[in-house]
Amino acid sequence: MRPLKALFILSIGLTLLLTACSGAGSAAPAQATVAVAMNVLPDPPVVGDVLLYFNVVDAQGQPVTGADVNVMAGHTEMSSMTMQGNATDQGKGIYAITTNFSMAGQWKITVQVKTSAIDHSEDFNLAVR
Ligand SMILES: [Cu+2]
Repeated sequence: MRPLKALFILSIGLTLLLTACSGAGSAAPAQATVAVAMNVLPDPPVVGDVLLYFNVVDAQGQPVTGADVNVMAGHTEMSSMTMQGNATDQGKGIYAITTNFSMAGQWKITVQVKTSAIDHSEDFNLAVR
């Protein structure tokens, strides 16, 4: 899929920052006015650089553009291993971020989508090999 390669290049350099044990507040998500789908490159994801990209659509299935999309990744076996960063708007409701997974295992990806009208958060499980 060639467009994805372009995405990968666009978003290179935007790397999730490794933070020690960040006490992330529990954001109570508003009602689900949007739907978020997560894709990864490479798929399946492996230790090292992985592009995460999210397709965000509203209740009518229209792309949500111009949102602030914050991404958190936590290694579920290790409570102190978390990363956080902002995905960049690629247009057409697609937001991308490159992250560096330092360890294989189960990771929980939490995506928070915010606009003036939307405050939606969604979790995804990701098995990194
Ligand atoms: Cu770990």
